[in-house]
Formats: sequence, C-alpha cells, structure tokens
Amino acid sequence: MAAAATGPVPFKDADDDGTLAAAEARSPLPKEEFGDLVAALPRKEQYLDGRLYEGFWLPEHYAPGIIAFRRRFTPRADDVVLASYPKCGTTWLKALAFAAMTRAAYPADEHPLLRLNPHDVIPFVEDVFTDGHEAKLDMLPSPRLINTHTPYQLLPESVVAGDGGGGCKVVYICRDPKDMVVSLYHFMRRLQPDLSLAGVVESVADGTVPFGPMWDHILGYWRASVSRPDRVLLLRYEDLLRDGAAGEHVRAMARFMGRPFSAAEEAAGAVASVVELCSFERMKALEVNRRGTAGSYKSMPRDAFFRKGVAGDWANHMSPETAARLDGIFREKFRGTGLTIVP
Ligand code: PAP
Repeated sequence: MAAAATGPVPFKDADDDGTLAAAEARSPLPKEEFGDLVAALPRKEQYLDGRLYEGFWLPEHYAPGIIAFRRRFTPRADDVVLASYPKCGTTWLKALAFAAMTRAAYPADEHPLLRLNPHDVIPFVEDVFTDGHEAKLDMLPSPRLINTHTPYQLLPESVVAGDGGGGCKVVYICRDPKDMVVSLYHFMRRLQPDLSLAGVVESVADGTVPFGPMWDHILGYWRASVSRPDRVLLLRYEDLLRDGAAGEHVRAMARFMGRPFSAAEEAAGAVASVVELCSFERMKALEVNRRGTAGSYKSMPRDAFFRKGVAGDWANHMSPETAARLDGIFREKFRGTGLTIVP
C-alpha cells in the first residue's frame, strides 16, 4: 500500500514494496557503530540485562539504538512523540493517539487498528533504530507519531529544543508504579516463567529496572509538562480509566496534537468512536491482537499487551508491606516536587 499524502500512516504499511529495505541492508547497524561505547558502560544482569548510560539503566539490546536515536533523529515541527515508562499504558496511548489523528481518514470498518496491533502501527523508535529502519521514518508523511520509552533527559536535543530552536510535542503517560510492577512481572513471565515478583520489585526499588530509575523517568517528563505545557502533555493511566473520562482526555490530546474535534464531529459522536475503537475489551478481542508477535526484540506474543487493563491489580499480588515500601520510595523521591503519582 502506498503511503497516504497525509499522516499519520501505519509504519507497517510504509515501504511495503521494499524500496528502502535494500538500502537499509547496506547501512551499518547501531550495534556495530556504538558497540564499543556500550561495552564500556556498567552492566547489570537481570531479567532484561541493562547498561547504565547517563544515569539510566537502558536495556542492553536497545542501548546502541537509543544512542543512534539521540544523535541522528531529525524531528519535524509537527511530529508528536508518544512517550511512556514500560507497562504504563503505551499500547492504549498509541491506539488512542493514532485513532484520534486518523478519525476522518478511514471508514469505521476499515480502520488500520482493526487489522494491525498498535505496536505495528507505531513501533518503538528504539526498535526502529536498533533494527536499522531509520530511513523508513523519513518516508512517513507528516504528521508522524513517534513512540519511545527513552527518558526525557535522554531525548535528542532536537526534540526537546526550546522555542525557536525546533522541538516537537510530547504526550507522556504514567501509572501507579505498583501496577506497573505487576504488569511488568506478568509480561516478562511470558518469556521467563521462573521470574519472581520480588525480583521485579527489587529492581524498581534500587532503580535498575529497565529504563529506570522509574522516578527519574516520570520526573523528567513531569517537570517538562509543568515548564512547557504547550509542548508536553502528561496523562495518567488511572485518569483515562475513570468512568466516562477517556473521552475528555482524547479531546484534550487531539487539541494538543493539533487536530481538535470540531463541533460537527462532537455532535456525530466522533470522540466516543475513538474511545470505543481503543477500548480494552474491543482491542483484546481482535484477531490481530490474539495471535502472532509484536516487536522485533524477544518477539512478544501480541496478547501479552492486553492482560487485565485495570487500576489497583497490585492488591492481588503484593503484600501491604511491599506496597507501602514502594509507595514510600516514590513519595520520598517526589518530595518537594509537587508531583503526586502515589495515592
Ligand atoms: P508496553 O510499554 O510494553 O508497550 P503497555 O501497553 O504500557 O506495555 O502495558 C500494557 C498494560 O496496558 C497492560 O496492563 P495490565 O498488565 O495491568 O493489564 C494492559 O492490559 C494495558 N492495556 C493495553 N491496552 C489497553 C487498553 N486499550 N485499555 C486499557 N488498558 C490497556
């Protein structure tokens, strides 16, 4: 399928005649380019081996790709970066943002989210760079939706540049760290059945969790959302889940991304259609999300991205002592900042 003139279009649909693939095959991969740099970084062996790079534990596999992303990514003024800490609502955010931006582009029964997993529509930029597909980003029509787990502090300077210096918009989603722990535990257990919840808790507590410390990840985006609300929008998974609230956030996100819903669209129920298309029940039930794998690294079964989709599941897995310990750590890290993610 040829790329439409106006974006965003599904990444998977771009270059499907393989024009770029041959050229890409001749370029060196980031792991060849930055392998020595990464090999010299402190290393932590765990359920996802990490390398400590400028204060964050990057998954070893992605470290060269993230360095390439930082050095080479060329943003466009109308790009929107969808950012998240892992297991905090990434899949939902991708679906909502893409559905909101493309609400007028497809007949309801032909929407790409009905045939593609959200991770195939908007892949992680870490995967894109690691696998040498960066040229494919350049061929996507504007506006593009870019997705990342990279901390705000490590985003390319070109993305976070101040007024007059370029930069683009960023939407970040965060979640109660206790529910992130439980979600990450279940996710990683699909690959490592003997992984313990205690092991994941420890990695969060000592900051070595992939893309951690989690508190610094959240604080980076939160601070940016406070100082530059026109550029960085912060969403909370729990807020989106609240009865009837998803529409209000979709509306705000569409406005922020530069495609506000018109009065006519509002009257026609366009906001509710986006929310319904991206609802947990609808997405989980789709054939494309029940079979096959997503992402090039570790090839996660697609159904692993749709587990329970609720707030507060931590109470079914964690002792009150462990919950209090995690709450205490985050409260302490956020003290004096004004940020309250922990209830
Ligand atoms: P990722 O960062 O690896 O892409 P991410 O999508 O953030 O993962 O995490 C998946 C979580 O979002 C799962 O939470 P749980 O384990 O606590 O259930 C998943 O169920 C939830 N999720 C996925 N899609 C939706 C959706 N459409 N609505 C609400 N929650 C969702």
